[in-house]
Amino acid sequence: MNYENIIVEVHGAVGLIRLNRPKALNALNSALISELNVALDDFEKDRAIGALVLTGSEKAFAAGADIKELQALTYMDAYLSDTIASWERLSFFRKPAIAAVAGFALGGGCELAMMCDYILAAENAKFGQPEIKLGIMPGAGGTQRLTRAVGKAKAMEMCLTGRLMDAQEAEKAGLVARIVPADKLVEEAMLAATSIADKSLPIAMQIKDCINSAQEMTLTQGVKFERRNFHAAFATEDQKEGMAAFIAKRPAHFRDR
Ligand code: DAK
Repeated sequence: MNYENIIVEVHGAVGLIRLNRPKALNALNSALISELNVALDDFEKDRAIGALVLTGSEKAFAAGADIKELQALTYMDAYLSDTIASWERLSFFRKPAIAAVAGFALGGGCELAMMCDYILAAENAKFGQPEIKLGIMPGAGGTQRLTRAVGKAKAMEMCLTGRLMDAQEAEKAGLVARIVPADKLVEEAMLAATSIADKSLPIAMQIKDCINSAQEMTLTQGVKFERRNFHAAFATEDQKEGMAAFIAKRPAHFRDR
């Protein structure tokens, strides 16, 4: 497919998607979301891909949904087409996904970053849910994922006032895993993704599933779910290889089986 709003690259076993509407600070219009979803479908199907990095530009990961496109939306358009469904695709991408965020991650941009498994932030990253300033509210998980990430007080403050959070505050609050120098952001994210992709994909997928389930289940249910997945790890060839390699003092060669 010829992409116009994203740039798609493959580096070894890592898929890299760059949001690419520089004139609009990567504002997320429906064409971009459709292209993103096609790229996600392709990477999910591709057995050679073990992890994903999603990034934007140095100035903006994404400054939100495209306000110029949203302006004319009516309640009936939104309700009947259920546009939210296409936005959510990333949240059920099955392989590990890292958001590498520099600059603005606002509104839908912040929501997209939060749909990834974790966020690496450049020193200049700024996160926010400023929809209230436009007379709307977050519509792609902002009130839910942000609250789970940073707690009620900060989520309320950000969504009700539209205040932005810088990288330091976001790291302290638990929204981002790590801050890296801006000029090393994509490199660091690719290194992390490569390290994940070098390991066993089915095991990485199980870990992702279990951690995401921690948001949805009680502790008892979650621990039970983890235990079942732990048992299942012993049905893989990768468990045999990983443990044999440790004992033989050699690097493991996982085959994703
Ligand atoms: N949409 C469209 N264009 C945008 C944009 C956006 N969100 N953000 C920036 N741009 C455009 C600007 O209009 C400007 O274009 P030109 O005027 O040059 O043609 C260009 O990008 C550069 O922007 P600025 O000149 O404003 O740049 P500054 O550095 O001065 O300011 C800024 C950067 C990020 C602080 C500012 O641009 C800004 O406040 N942008 C809007 C941020 C925002 O309110 N974001 C939330 C949008 S609402 C949905 C799911 C989710 C959502 C909606 C629906 N469904 C499933 C249906 C989510 C909604 C949102 O995200």
